[in-house]
Amino acid sequence: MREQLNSIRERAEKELSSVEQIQDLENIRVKYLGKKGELTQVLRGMGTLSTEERPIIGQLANEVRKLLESKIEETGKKLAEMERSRKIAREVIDVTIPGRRKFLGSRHPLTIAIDQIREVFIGMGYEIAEGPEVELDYYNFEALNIPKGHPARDTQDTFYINENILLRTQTSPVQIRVMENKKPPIKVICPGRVYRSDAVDATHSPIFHQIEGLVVDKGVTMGDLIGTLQVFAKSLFGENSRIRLRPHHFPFTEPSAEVDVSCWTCGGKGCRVCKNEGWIEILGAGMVHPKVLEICGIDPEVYSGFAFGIGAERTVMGKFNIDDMRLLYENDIRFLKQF
Ligand code: 2NM
Repeated sequence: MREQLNSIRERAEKELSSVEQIQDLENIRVKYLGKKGELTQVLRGMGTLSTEERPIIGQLANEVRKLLESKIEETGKKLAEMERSRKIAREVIDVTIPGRRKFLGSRHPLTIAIDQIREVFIGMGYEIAEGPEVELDYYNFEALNIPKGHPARDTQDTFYINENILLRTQTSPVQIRVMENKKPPIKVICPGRVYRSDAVDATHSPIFHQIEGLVVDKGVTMGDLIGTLQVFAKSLFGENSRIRLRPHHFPFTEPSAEVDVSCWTCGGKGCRVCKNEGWIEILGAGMVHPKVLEICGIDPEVYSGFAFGIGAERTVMGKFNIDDMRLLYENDIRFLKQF
C-alpha cells in the first residue's frame, strides 16, 4: 500500500507538471481524488490493514491527499493566470490609432429659408397653421372660387386621388379651413408641401413648398399688404431691397398682383441672377375675393383681408444662387454641406 501511495503521488505530480487545460486538470482530480479515484480506493482498502500499520498508512495517505489537493489548486491558479495573460494579449487595443471623425449634418437649405420666413412673420404676430396634403377638391378649388372647368384645375396640373380627393396644389386650402373655424382677426402663415403634375427640370418639380399668408380683419387694405411684403423682403434679402407689384389675375383675390423683389445680387441695376431685369418674381398676392370670404362664413361687408403665396424653392434658389432646382432634392452631401 505504501508503494501504491507513492506511485499515486509520483504519477499525479508528473501529470500535473505537464497539464495545459483546465479540463485536463479536472480529469486528473477525478482520476485520483474523485469518489472512485485511485486514492479513494486505497483509503477504502485500509480495513484490511493491521492495527499497527493502519495509522502509519493512514497518515501517509492523508499527506498524499493534502499534497495533491494543494498542487491541483496551485496548478489551477497557474492555468487561470496563463489564460488571463493570453486573453489580454489577444484583446490589446492600439490607443494610437486615430479616431473616426463624427459627421455632423446640417439643415437643408429649404428648411433654412422656410424657418427664416416663419421667423419674420412670427415677429409680426402671425400664427402658423397646417393642414392635410391630401385634400378635398372643395378646399383646394371650389372654396377658392375656382369652379369646375377653370384652367387652374386642369388634370394636367393636379394629382387626383379620385373625383373629390386630390393632392393640394397650394396651401390655400389650409387658410380656407382657418377661416371656416375662426372668427377674425385672423393672421396666419401656412408653410407646407404642395403637388403639381409637372415634369422635372431646372425650375420645376412635382413636389415643392409654399408659404402662404392670410390676414382678415376690419379695415384691412392693400396698403397693409404692401407694407407687410416690404418688411418681409427687407428681412429676407436685406435692408436695401424693394418690392414691385404688377397687376395679375388670381380667382381667389381681387385685385391681384405678382410681386417682384429688387435683385439681391445687383440691387436692381441688372445682372446675370435677375437676367438683366433688376427684379425677381417670388410671390403672388392680393385682396381676398369677397366670394371666398362669404363661402367661409365671413361677411365681406364687415371684413376684408389680404393673402399672399411665396414660392419657397424660388426664394432659396435666389438666396443661395442655386441654378437647378433638382439639386434641392438629390440629397448629394457635397451640395448640402455648403449651407
Ligand atoms: C397666392 C397668391 C394670392 C391666397 C389666397 C388665399 C385665400 F385662402 F385667402 F383665399 N390664400 N392664399 C393667395 C393669394 C395665394 O399664391 C401665389
